[in-house]
Amino acid sequence: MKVIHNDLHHLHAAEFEFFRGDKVEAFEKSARADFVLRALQDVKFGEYVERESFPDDVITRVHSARYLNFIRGAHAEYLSLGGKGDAFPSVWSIRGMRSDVEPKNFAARMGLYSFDSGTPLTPGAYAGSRAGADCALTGAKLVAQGERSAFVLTRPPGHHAGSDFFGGYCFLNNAAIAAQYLRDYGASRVAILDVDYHHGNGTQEIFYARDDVFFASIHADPSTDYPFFLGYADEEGEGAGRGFNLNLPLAQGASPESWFAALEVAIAKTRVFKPDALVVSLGVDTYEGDPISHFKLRTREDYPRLGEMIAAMKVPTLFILEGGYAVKEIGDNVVSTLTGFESK
Ligand code: OKP
Ligand code: ZN
Repeated sequence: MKVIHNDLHHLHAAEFEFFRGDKVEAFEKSARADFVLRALQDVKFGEYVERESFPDDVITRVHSARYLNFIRGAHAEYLSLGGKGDAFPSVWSIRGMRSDVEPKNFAARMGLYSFDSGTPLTPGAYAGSRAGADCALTGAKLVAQGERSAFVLTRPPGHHAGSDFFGGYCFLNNAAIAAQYLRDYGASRVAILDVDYHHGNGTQEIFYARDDVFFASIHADPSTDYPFFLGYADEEGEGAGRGFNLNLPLAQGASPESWFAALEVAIAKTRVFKPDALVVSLGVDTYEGDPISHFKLRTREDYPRLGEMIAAMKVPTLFILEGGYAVKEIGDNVVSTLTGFESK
């Protein structure tokens, strides 16, 4: 399998995040990608392909130009105002307020383009994320040119980032950018399978009204888990996109058995869609030992099976790393999935 590693991911390194009044070490840290790289190398998995640079107009197929411009310059603007360290939003446009006009004030624009205070905007957030998007595009290009599969080893993750907002540790939606590239370069129908513990609200938002990109997600019930305000089973798509969005929420503590039952449903519906290409938002925070999540998948028993079931669809597949916060085990969980895929 071709592997594209984001060599610039470490440019994004949050100093801390907030948790119940404390500043705690950020869960989404550089070591995550380093451990995945190490685990791949330990078993000599994959052939490495260098990141290619793509122009901004490929990104703005998914993200608004005004959002991209904002995050590109946001941290420098924060510093110029006397800001210190990582930047956090503090005010948002809630129901009944306006989001169509872009305010001049920096704090107001931070709020306009975000949905939580849990995503530190670091000095390198844009550079690290933009390189990650290039890695996703490099992988998408390989798949568009006929590769059976590729794996994008990147961070920060992407699936919570929407067309014009960041949040959930995400700035650029790698899976959506890759899916759109596949649509623009040959695939008539693209499916996105999101197996991260958290609902991919950004990906859902981006493709919600479209019938050419099918989005299926297995995740924790939004009534108890982040991102809370999207991801319910009755969200089926709108307009032409009705029927092309599938949410399969599960309760905290759901057994591997019930998780795989949901995966069977997602795969069956994906097959009916007959995609020309598949993008997998591969979060391994479904792992039993994940520090911020509550599913129970096991390294040796479950992740290989996930890979095998994806392979059985026989669709050219691009895996993109999303979450997974059990840093010591993240590499084994990813390798187990990918070797499961390759074994079929
Ligand atoms: C990103 B991805 C933990 C707060 C968690 C956001 C979770 C984002 C997960 N104290 N807040 O989907 O893995
Ligand atoms: Zn997650």
